[in-house]
Amino acid sequence: RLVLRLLAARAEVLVERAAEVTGRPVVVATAVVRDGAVLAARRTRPAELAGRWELPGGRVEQGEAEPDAVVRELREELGVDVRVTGRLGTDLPLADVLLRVHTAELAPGSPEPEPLEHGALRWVDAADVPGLDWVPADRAVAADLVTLLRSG
Ligand code: 523
Repeated sequence: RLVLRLLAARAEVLVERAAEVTGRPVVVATAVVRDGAVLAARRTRPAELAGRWELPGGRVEQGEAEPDAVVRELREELGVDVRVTGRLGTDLPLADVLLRVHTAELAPGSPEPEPLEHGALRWVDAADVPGLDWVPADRAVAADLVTLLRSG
């Protein structure tokens, strides 16, 4: 199991390097966790993703650090201040980008999240994560999300 874990960690590093080398843009997605629940947001675009739930985020800008992109995107989309706390799961290759999931918490004194660019928001606990209609890429981290939420 240790060997497997080491191999998985190595593979993750290689995927990250490949992304840097090929210059594939990174899209950050964010698991904002509070009281054992994660914040899910309902997309309104494009048509094939509309109505399905995602971890909020967006494209990292040229020269921007990923945690800064997380803070910026969540301020724009939800009106909140977050603190980035870590990473979740492995990078997920999408059509022309790489989706990387970060974890975060609301900063003390942050406003409550509002759906400024989404159709709806919802706090989802571990029991409800598997049944939610996630966009395909986010579905891939659902098991990791459940583990994260159950770990307290
Ligand atoms: N995803 C995705 N899951 C997820 C996010 C934040 C994004 O599958 N949690 C996909 C959806 C789009 C691409 O990543 O194919 C870009 O996300 P988007 O549209 O939320 O980010 P923007 O608005 O910063 O980027 P553009 O739409 O490319 O302008």
